[in-house]
Amino acid sequence: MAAAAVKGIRRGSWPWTVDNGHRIPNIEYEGFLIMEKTFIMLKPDAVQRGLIGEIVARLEKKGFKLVAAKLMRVSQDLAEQHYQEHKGKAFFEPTVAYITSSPVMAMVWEGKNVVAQARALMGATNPAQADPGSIRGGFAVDVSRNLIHGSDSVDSAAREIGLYFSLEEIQSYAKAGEEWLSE
Ligand code: IDP
Ligand code: MG
Repeated sequence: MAAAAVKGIRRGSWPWTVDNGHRIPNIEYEGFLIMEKTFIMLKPDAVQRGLIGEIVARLEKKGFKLVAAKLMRVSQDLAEQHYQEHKGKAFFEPTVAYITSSPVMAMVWEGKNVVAQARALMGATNPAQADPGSIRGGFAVDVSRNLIHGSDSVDSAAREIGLYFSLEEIQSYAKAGEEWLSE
């Protein structure tokens, strides 16, 4: 994927910037390799139900790299910005109330096609319809308590990473074994 093909993102001096002014290392220039990043949030029910380890283990075992993480309380303002695309829908306010009700684990994960592949690991939005082998399908029963958020596109990932993390909080490192993940 050519850098120029990533909508909304232009290359300045490192770090790359998003056109709306957020400074986000969503993609990184490593020679000719551009490694994708996604924003993953373990919602309050995942933290309360003791599922942090289980879910993080799945992302680790898949082969993705954790590059940022923090346990935090989401403010009303941040939750409204996060879910702005759903403003006006019936579930908007309940979802904001849910996300702000108790701590969440916010993370950035990196890897090949990590945006789409993390969504596949998560399963469908409604756990009742999610593949039983997925995170939502395996550990949740209702759409209003579906455990995990994952960016739905590279553009969303850039926006969401910028909402939750500063550049200094995102690590860049070589990880043991990553040379065995692809040719
Ligand atoms: P996604 O999280 O799979 O991307 P979206 O459609 O973007 O799903 O919805 C965002 C979040 O809003 C969901 O993960 C869920 O927490 C909540 N949500 C979506 N639809 C409903 C609903 O019909 N009832 C209650 N909550 C919902
Ligand atoms: Mg969504």
